[in-house]
Amino acid sequence: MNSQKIMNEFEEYILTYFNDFQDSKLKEAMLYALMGAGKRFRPRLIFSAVKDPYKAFPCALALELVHNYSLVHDDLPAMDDDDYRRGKLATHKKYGEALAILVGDALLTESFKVLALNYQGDTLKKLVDLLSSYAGAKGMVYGQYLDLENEGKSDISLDLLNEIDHYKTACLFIAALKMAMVLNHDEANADLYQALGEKIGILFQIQDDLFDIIRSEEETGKPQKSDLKKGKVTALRFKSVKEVESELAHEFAKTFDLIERFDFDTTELRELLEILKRR
Ligand code: GRG
Repeated sequence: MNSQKIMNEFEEYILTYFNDFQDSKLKEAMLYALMGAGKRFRPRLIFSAVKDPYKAFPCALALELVHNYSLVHDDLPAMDDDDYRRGKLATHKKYGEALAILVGDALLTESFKVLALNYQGDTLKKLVDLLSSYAGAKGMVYGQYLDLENEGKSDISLDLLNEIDHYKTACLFIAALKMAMVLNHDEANADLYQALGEKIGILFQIQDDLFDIIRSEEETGKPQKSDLKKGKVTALRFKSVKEVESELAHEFAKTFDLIERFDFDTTELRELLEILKRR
C-alpha cells in the first residue's frame, strides 16, 4: 500500500494543489522549498497508519507544508544559519531572506487551508487542533525556541536535550500519528499513537545527531559536523558514537514491540520503521 506509486501520486497531488497560485517568484520559491529531495517521512508515517492513504493525502500535505516552512525558517541567518539543505542552496540563499520568510509564512498558512478544503465537521476541528498544537508555541515552535536559547551553552542537561528533541522534532511525528488516529476513528487508542510518534521522533533526532558526526556532506546534504561546530546540544554531547549506536538499536527494538500493540495490520508501519532503521 505504502508503495512508490502512492508516493508518486502524492508528489503529483502536491504540485496540483499549487496549480491555481499566481505565477510569481513567491510560488517558484515555495515549490523550490517543497519539492525535491525531501524524504517525505511524515507523510509516509500517516499513510502507514491509516486504512486508506488517499483519504490521508490532505493531512500529509498539511504536515509536509508545516515541516518545510520550519526548515526554510530554520535555515535563516537569524536561526540556524545554514546555506545548504538537501544538497542544494537553502531557500534564503537562492531567493533572499525576505522571500524565504514569506515562503515559510505562506507554507504554514496554506497547511490549514488544505485541511479546511478537504475535511468537515468534527474531523476538521480535531485535525486543526492537532496540527496547531503540535506545530505551534506549545509544540515545534517551543522546541525551536528552547534550542535557540540553549545554543552554545556548556551546562545543558540530558533532560533538557530530551525536552528539546521532544518539542522540536517528535511533536510533528506525534501529529502525524494522531492525524492517522482521527482518520481511523481510533481515539480510544490515543496513548498508543502518541507513544509511537514520540518514539519515532526521538529515534529520528538521535540518528540525525549521529549522522552529523559520522556521515559526509554528500550523504546528509549539509556540511559534516555542522551541529558540532555551531555548539549545538546533541546526543553526542553526552554519549560516544558507540553508545549512541547501541542506544538506537535498543530503542528501535522497543519501537517494533510497541507497533505490535496496534490492533490493525501493522505491516506498513513495520516496513517504514525498518526503512528508518536502515537509512
Ligand atoms: C523554525 C519554527 C521553526 C522550527 C524549526 C524542524 C526544525 C524546527 C528545525 C530543523 C533542524 C532540525 C535538525 C530539526 C530536527 C528535525 C529534523 C531532523 C528535520 C529534518 O527532517 P527530515 O530529515 O527532512 O525529514 P527532509 O529533508 O527529508 O524533509
